[in-house]
Amino acid sequence: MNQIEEDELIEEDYDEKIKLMILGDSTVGKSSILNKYCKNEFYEKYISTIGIDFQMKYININNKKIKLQIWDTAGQERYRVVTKNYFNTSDGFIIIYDITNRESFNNVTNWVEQITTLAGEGIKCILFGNKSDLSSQRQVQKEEGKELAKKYNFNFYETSAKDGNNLEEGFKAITMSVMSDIKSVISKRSKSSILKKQNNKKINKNENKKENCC
Ligand SMILES: Nc1nc2c(ncn2[C@@H]2O[C@H](COP(=O)(O)OP(=O)(O)OP(=O)(O)O)[C@@H](O)[C@H]2O)c(=O)[nH]1
Ligand SMILES: [Mg+2]
Repeated sequence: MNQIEEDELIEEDYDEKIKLMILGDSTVGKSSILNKYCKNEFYEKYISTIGIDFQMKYININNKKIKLQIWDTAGQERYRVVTKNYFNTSDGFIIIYDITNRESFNNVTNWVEQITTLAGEGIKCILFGNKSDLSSQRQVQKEEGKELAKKYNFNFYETSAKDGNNLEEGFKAITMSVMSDIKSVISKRSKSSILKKQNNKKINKNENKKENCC
């Protein structure tokens, strides 16, 4: 099978492809949420993410097969330069704080500002207050999470990567929210593919010039 046939088969495998990016302070549970949602796995041991990584998940919404490409970012400050480069290719964002860590909640505002600066205004986001299974150690009340989400016009869920609380619901909500705006997603994609083609043309032109030179 040649590459074009292979690409066509992959293309037929789903109706829409949506890129989501998970953001939030270190240790709020970004990787754990992704592992639980995509593989139904949970690890107590903390292994910090280095840079950026992604996992895939297929879901059905309104009889459409959606391929979710979900990017997991490192919360640690020193990796931010790497992760920033991926912001403007995302269709939607999941911002996570830890309900047992007030600072991570206070920093949600900074994450929203970063998204607005790097990905533009009006991009679809959702807020998760994670570690709902640790309710006895709670530092942030559910109402506070709801209020903050309301201020930005985001959906809000308290989640748990440990017992899976609200993960299906939360990912479905952000996917539907992105899909309601799918026309702008498609036009954004075509714009970037036109730009890529233009860049490839430029590179080819320059290579031709080099060949003709000297
Ligand atoms: N009880 C409980 N523990 C959780 C939950 N989510 C994550 N954890 C734990 O919290 C720690 C940090 O989780 P990670 O998923 O690695 O955090 P992260 O946000 O990816 O951290 P960075 O990669 O450094 O940005 C780990 O020890 C997890 O086991 C949860 O919902 N409940
Ligand atoms: Mg991580």
